[in-house]
Amino acid sequence: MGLTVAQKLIQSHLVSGEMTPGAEVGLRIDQTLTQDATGTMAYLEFEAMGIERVRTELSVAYIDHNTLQTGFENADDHRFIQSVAKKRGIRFSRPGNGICHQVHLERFGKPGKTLIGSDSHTPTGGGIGMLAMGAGGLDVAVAMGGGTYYITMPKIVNVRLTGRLSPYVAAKDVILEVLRRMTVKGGVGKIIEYTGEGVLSLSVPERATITNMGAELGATTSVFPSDDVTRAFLKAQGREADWTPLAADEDAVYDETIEIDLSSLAPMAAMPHMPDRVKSVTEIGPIKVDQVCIGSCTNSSLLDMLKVAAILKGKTVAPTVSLSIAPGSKQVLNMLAKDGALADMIAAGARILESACGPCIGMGQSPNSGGVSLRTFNRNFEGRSGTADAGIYLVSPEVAAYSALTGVLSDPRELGEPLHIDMPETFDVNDNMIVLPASPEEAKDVEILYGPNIKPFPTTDKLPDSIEAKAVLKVGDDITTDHIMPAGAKILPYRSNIPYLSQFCFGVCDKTFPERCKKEGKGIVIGGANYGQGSSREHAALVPLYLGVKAVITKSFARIHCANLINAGILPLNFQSASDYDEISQDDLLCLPNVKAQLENGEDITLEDRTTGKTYRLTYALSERQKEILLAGGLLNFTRESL
Ligand code: MIC
Ligand code: SF4
Repeated sequence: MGLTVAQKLIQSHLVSGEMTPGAEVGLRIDQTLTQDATGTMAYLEFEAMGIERVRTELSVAYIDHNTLQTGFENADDHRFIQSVAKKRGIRFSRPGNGICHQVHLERFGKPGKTLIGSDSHTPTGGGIGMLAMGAGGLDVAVAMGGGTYYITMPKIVNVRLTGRLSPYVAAKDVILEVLRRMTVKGGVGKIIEYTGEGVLSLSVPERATITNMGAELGATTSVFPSDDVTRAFLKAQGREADWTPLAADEDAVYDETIEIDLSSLAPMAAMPHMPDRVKSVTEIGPIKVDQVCIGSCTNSSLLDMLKVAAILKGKTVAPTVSLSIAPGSKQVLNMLAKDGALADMIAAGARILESACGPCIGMGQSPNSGGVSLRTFNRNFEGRSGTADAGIYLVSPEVAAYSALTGVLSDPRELGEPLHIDMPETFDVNDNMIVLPASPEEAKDVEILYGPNIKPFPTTDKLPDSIEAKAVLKVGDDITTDHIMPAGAKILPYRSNIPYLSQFCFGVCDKTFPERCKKEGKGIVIGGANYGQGSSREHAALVPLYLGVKAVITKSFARIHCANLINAGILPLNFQSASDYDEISQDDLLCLPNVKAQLENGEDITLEDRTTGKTYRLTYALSERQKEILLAGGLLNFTRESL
């Protein structure tokens, strides 16, 4: 039987396990990336493992999230990461060089390779035929040390593209359409593979927009084949030698197929507060817009920016709109400057931001109260923008730029005359903002620089025989890591300071949670379906751990967050039915008697609600390895024990 692209990538990196959907497979990881908001913790963990040099083919540390420096914290963390990178054999992408996924695609990604990154949008690399996955910082640290990365063997979904996009309809509309059909839960346990003749008409940046936002489906990753389009992109980056072809076999078998006729798509928007609340721009209608933000790892390529500049050229941003633009990398910004397109943006009234995540992670540009903000980003979760009651709409660069001019949500097809923008034959290559590591000899003398903001991470104990604790919090479906551990300009600088971060835990749902949980000394969290979707931030597990959370019981979990809970030694358990979830109330006293023995024996876990007197059976989807990690009290303990 033939193989799909994803299966070929997995097979060529398989270290353990069988490629049967649902089974655990161990993969050899060729490349890793980190960013600064998760990187500080990842490198602290790497240091705790006591390994001299990374054992990957390539590891890169990017600085792109915490670039607002309103105090010493971020700058100190950057200095720490830079010193670890130098000592341990990691390339360091300096602040200003761009967003990790954009730069990685331009300068380092290679078809046929595996990549894990401590950021959920690492699947961007799938745009050039990589198996690129988001992971928790500790998993990335283990991979840097040469360790295996484990995933549940996914089902493979074939998204068959036919036709061509019409003028002013964008790659963003393709992924919004996939989100509309599959929802934010629809990709869990799956890899989304794009096939069909429509693929050929999509450039690498367009493919990368689609694989990037595939993270919002909850998918393990998304992938495109590596073809002549990929080759031309790599050639233009001066990296043709990095190209290898990669295609699905003729007789490849997919678990599911979705057909999308590109020519049938229209400009769309994801409405507040979920990336799958998708409607066409005309259906939503001309709502008044207060702010437009263009950029983020989803839509900040040169191609996107040139389109935006062409739409803005010679016009003025509507007087009631604030337009900000953050080109994705130094390469993009530089080329825009040389081309004159940057001048067109500035002349139209755009506020040019540095090449970084910026407003996407709430680092500035929070909208006005009750404001409407159109963003070319990938997430519009409640509160993420920094303004609790703002409404964020996710749109293509074309919709964003045109609406910035009209002041209302507008369909760019009204512009008529199509844009003619081609990919450049050559990109402006200058890697002077990538600092190379010291040689193994020199590295011995490199000192790692810890700032005062770096606090030790919480330690864990072995799993006790039984657990008794209150249901300290009960939440509904689709809880994101932005609910559990919010980010934004005020909080992000403390990513290496778990005690400080803990004051904000679950702030979006219940501001009293940290106090209550601390007072109890321990607790169990009750969640709905798709609990922990969104970011890869392991802080969404480490902070609850610090506050005393012992177990999280839900209808279902998102992949990366579930792995992070296990790594932190917090039990991820599942209700057998939605009615069991309904019956349990916040503040009930819960007990998991004999949890250790039941887990060891592979039995269902007994849950007693001591408040109502009822008993339930809980299930779990844990491999033997994951059970051992939980019994040991987390991955660091487990790794120490196995050494
Ligand atoms: C995000 O988009 O939510 C982030 C910020 O990039 C996160 C990582 C983080 O929380 O640091 C992600 O997507 O993993
Ligand atoms: Fe940065 Fe936003 Fe991309 Fe996350 S989604 S990596 S915050 S640009």
